Amino acid sequence: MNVSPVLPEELAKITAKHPCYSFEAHHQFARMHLPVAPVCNIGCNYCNRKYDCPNESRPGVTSEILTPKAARAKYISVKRALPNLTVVGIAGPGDALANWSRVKESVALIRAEASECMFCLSTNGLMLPRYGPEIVTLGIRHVTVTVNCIEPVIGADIYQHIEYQGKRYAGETAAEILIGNQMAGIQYLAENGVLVKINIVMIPGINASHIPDVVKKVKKLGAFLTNIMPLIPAAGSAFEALPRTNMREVQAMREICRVDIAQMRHCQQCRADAIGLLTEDLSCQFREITAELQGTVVFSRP
Ligand code: CLF
Ligand code: SF4
Repeated sequence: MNVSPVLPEELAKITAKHPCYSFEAHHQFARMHLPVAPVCNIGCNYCNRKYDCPNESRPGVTSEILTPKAARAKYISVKRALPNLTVVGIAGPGDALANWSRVKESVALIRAEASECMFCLSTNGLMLPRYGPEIVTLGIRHVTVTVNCIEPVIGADIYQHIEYQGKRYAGETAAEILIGNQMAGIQYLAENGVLVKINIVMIPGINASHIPDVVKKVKKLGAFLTNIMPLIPAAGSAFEALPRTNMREVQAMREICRVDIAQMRHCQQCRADAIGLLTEDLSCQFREITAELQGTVVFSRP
């Protein structure tokens, strides 16, 4: 059964070169992540902030942090070495929208060099109602939102707190605000021509049986694709003692959900500074470039 909507021609054409949104593209086209977003505005129980955002990245690997100018310089070097590079993604190590001015500046600087470059953001969605219009205006057509639940009572077991409009919230109140903003943001982006991918971290005993409801809801709001991912417990996180989700259970959940929405099955839970084909991370090879840019590059981690 084909549950994918027919895309406008230009969007279909660029998406065919996006290695995460298109299974076929992932053997051919490369992406690079720019680690320009060190800060996060929520606390997920599976996260240890010494590491990258596990909503999009494998926990346990730290990245360098780039300034927007250094990000531009690195993009130029990587594009020269990898002509098949089609996508620049911002996936942490914190949240893209909690570092919006740096993200926006990086996008503008790279756009000025390479107008054909496709940009992709990954976010927890808290700030989508605030920045959604700017994302659309900037012409970003691919955004990933991590949505682990649509019930605040479940969210209270997944999120410790959020920082929102200068206040800190916890428990069900925090989850309710976060979920409300995620839902509004997904709908807004989808209605304005953005292809929204939803990442869902499958946590047995906490949100696993609830995932089909999440999928149905985000589909209704206009999401394009869901990526159900296993929990990889990060050392030092509140969930560190939980077992890693069995991939057979993840596959079974994808089978249940594929009747509602297309399923991503080739996610590599990449690093926030990953470079290359999804299956062949070349980020180490390009660390020297970052080293050369030292001095202008490194922010201290929050
Ligand atoms: Fe990066 Fe994410 Fe964009 Fe892809 S990764 S911001 S959508 S360009 Fe891709 Fe990596 Fe999985 Fe992410 S394989 S972790 S889904
Ligand atoms: Fe960690 Fe990402 Fe959650 Fe922020 S959104 S707390 S970086 S997992």
